Amino acid sequence: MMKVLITGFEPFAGEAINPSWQVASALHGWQLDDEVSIVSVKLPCVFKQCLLQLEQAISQFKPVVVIMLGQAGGCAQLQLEKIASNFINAPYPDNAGQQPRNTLTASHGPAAYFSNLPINAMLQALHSQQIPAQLSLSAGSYVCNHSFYGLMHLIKNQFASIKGGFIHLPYLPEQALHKADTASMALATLIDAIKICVEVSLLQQPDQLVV
Ligand code: PCA
Repeated sequence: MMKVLITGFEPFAGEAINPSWQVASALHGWQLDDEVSIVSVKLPCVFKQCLLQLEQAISQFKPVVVIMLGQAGGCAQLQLEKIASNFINAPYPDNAGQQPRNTLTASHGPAAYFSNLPINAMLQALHSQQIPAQLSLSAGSYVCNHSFYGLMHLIKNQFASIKGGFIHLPYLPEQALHKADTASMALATLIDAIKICVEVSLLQQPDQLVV
């Protein structure tokens, strides 16, 4: 059985939940057909450990597609991340109290990698189902961008057949309840959205650059 790996993060920055893990865990074990099923893994919101656990999950499950999810509190739409940058500048400490500033994820890596998920086709499919989603050109400079860059670095150097990338999610409604004027999206909508992204990722080729 081929595997699609979905990762989510544990809660951070004082939140009780993280939509990324709520969505990923809901999809764990989902079987798309006779050939493909989803395995979900929770990553710590800790710079060093998240990459070690990601690499371990990839080695163990040998997925054909990896979709990493993270929370982007305050955004109103799913953010389909195009660019993983080799730059870390944590605005606050991670869950282990580390706060790397002005540094790199990979000291000998390129400045950035593109996602190799079929982002354009994913956006089209989401919009056709009336799910708000947009292309994002920065995944930030905190743990999510670090893990996204780490994934693309692994794909480039060790697992060339994997299609992988990152999607940031809005808060869930219960997180936005007591924050003024803050966007959120229902869990059921987010789950539907990631199912669509998985299906499109399996069917479509990565976005082609026009050169
Ligand atoms: N979001 C954070 C880290 C974990 C998460 O879910 C980020 O955007 O970097």
